[in-house]
Amino acid sequence: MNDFAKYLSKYSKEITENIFKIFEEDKYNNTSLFQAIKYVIEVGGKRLRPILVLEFSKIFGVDFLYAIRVASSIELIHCYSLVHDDLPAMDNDDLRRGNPTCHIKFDEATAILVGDALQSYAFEILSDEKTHPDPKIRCNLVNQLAKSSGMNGMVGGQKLDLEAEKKNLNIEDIKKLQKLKTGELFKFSCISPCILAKAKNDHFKILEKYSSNLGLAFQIQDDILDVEGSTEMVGKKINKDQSMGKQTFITTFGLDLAKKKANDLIEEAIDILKVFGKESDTLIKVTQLVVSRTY
Ligand code: GRG
Repeated sequence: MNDFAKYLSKYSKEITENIFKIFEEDKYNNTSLFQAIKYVIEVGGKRLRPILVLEFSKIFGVDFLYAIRVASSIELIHCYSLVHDDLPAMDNDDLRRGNPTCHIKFDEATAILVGDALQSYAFEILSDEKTHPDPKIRCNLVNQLAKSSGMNGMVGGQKLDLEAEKKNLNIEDIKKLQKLKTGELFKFSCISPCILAKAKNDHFKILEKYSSNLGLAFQIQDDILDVEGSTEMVGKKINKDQSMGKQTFITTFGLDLAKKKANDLIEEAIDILKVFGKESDTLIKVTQLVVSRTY
């Protein structure tokens, strides 16, 4: 592991500890449902979305105590989406993050409820005074997360994805689907620090563009790993897109051009970050990681 990978692994462990601190404060700790939630959070993940919230919050001078709650809320939404995506009615996966999926470890009903509870808890965190004393800011955060995760965001994208198996999608359809399914949670991760800091409109626009590039490049890399990776490497079943006849960036462009497109998007995203000077050094490395990651 290189120094930056070690740094990220420490960072993601700190985020996990902080998520559990919030659970403890709210005294959610001794039900069988909580045991299943704990399992889902403990198996880890890159914690990329919370890292984006925390790093942009540093740039905008947001208090860590506020930022970590927003960072936790987006990770909980992401975890809920993975638990539901793995269910037999959706992607039907047995393995996630190198471990049995929630419905395999527990059962389907528990996995549905884990997802439901994680989703509500994310909004409970955001609407709590501890997230920010200004109710307008809290309301904006709730509103933005609802939009990003709901029917015109991630859930809408997931529906398009489920329908994609039976359809012939063109590149614009694929981009739209991925923008909703994957891009919207990245958008929330990047603009929520602007909401917390009451940043000017220009900053919102810059970060929306950055997150759009990041989300697309992230998805292309996901498609690449589905073709080039191994189950041991990525911690989940691979070659799924092809076996389900899904159209992806790779079926459209071919592997080499897809890689080039992902790299171009990342270079452009890094250029956008330069406006923040030295303070964006960690973010630049995180951005590069999106296309160099092997899991
Ligand atoms: C069920 C409403 C609902 C939505 C599901 C997230 C999602 C939408 C589907 C997962 C399928 C998938 C492979 C999406 C591609 C992008 C993605 C979200 C990958 C997983 O995110 P990572 O790599 O995961 O950040 P870790 O485990 O590191 O947190």
